[in-house]
Amino acid sequence: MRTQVAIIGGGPAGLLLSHLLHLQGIDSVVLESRDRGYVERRQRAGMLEQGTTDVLRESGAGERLDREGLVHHGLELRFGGAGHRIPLTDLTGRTVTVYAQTEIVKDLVARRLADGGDVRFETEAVGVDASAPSVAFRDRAGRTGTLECDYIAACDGFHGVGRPAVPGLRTFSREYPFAWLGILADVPPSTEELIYAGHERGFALHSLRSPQVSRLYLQVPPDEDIAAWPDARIWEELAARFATGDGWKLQEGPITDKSITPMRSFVAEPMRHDRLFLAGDAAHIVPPTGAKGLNLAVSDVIVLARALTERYATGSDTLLDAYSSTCLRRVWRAEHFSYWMTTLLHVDPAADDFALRLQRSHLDYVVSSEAAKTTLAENYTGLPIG
Ligand code: RFL
Ligand code: PHB
Repeated sequence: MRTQVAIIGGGPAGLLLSHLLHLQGIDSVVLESRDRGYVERRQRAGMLEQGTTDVLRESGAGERLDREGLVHHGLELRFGGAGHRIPLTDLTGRTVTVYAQTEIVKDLVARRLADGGDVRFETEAVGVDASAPSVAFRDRAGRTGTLECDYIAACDGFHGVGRPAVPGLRTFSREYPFAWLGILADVPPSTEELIYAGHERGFALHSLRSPQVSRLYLQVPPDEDIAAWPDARIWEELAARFATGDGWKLQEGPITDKSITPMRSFVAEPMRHDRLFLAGDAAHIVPPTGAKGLNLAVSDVIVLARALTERYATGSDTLLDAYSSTCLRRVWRAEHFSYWMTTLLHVDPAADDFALRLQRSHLDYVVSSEAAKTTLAENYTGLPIG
């Protein structure tokens, strides 16, 4: 078997890369270890930067996004019993859009298949040769095979096989002393814009998926057992952390999905070895507080698709050679922003009174200074790609 670009992983990064390459007349095969239903239902990100919605729209994969995506112009920081709006669009001229990762994946799978794309579900990459180059795989029937190619894109997430195939990799990481308990609930959101709440009991986030479905998160200990959180306790804790002095009320409804996600920062450098390129969560992880993970995966593959397009069109390696350093500049900015939002809003169990006073002072500053609000807004809505 042979293709131009072998793509490991059918998450947002792998599927979008395959789609962008197809538009440039470049062939690819996507190998995805899970089945289609699993990939399309995995609950994850929800907040898209304008650069992410722009590329989906410009590449012809944004039709449903345009109909169903919810465009936001601001967010709320809530602490000390009061809300403070950050007017993202007034400060930056840009918007963000709530449209679930599950829906992006569904749209891209449908689009690749409609265009005759080769997306192989239940086909696991088991070996990577960055020099030959080729990918060894095992299909759903247990048969093994080899996919020969010109280039390999490892879009296989944090636990994939791509990153271990890069020799001499340098890694950087932080573990946080907390995790997020996330729920989906069949109840209209109690807010139009996202609420990021800092509270002495811990962080809470009110997000949404549609006018009928709310998505909420609670800071919990890193080793928390989900069984310790029956629905009633979740609603009670959310109400306590979002409470204000002005009669605002959190609406409750049936919880349809519940999970705990550990928080981690991680970067692997470089993002390339020979003909193997790492993209998305395969190369870096951010804690979800800044809503950057999916958006970084998208910006990586935009840079990679441009570089491969130049290579096939002109024979020039210039953009491919710059791939890792181009991506890492944006990655490190997002790493810093996500770390900053996380430490600004979460309760570190080891924090002493001095640290807590500094944190409160920082929050007061962010919501009262035009310069600080603008810094938050320009990072949140997304810095330029490439
Ligand atoms: P993915 O989505 O993990 O996809 C990788 C795919 O590779 C497959 N795979 C393999 N396939 C074949 N052979 C192998 N050997 C393979 N090994 C793995 C996997 O099955 C999978 O399908 O990575 P990708 O494409 O890089 O996308 C990254 C995003 O999924 C991730 O960054 C975001 O979900 C992070 N994230 C958020 N990002 C945002 O931009 N905004 C948000 O609001 C946001 N909220 C979140 C989040 C992540 C969360 N969790 C659960 C981690 C909220 C949460 C709770
Ligand atoms: C989400 O809607 O899932 C979401 C939104 C913003 C974040 C993280 C997650 O910062």
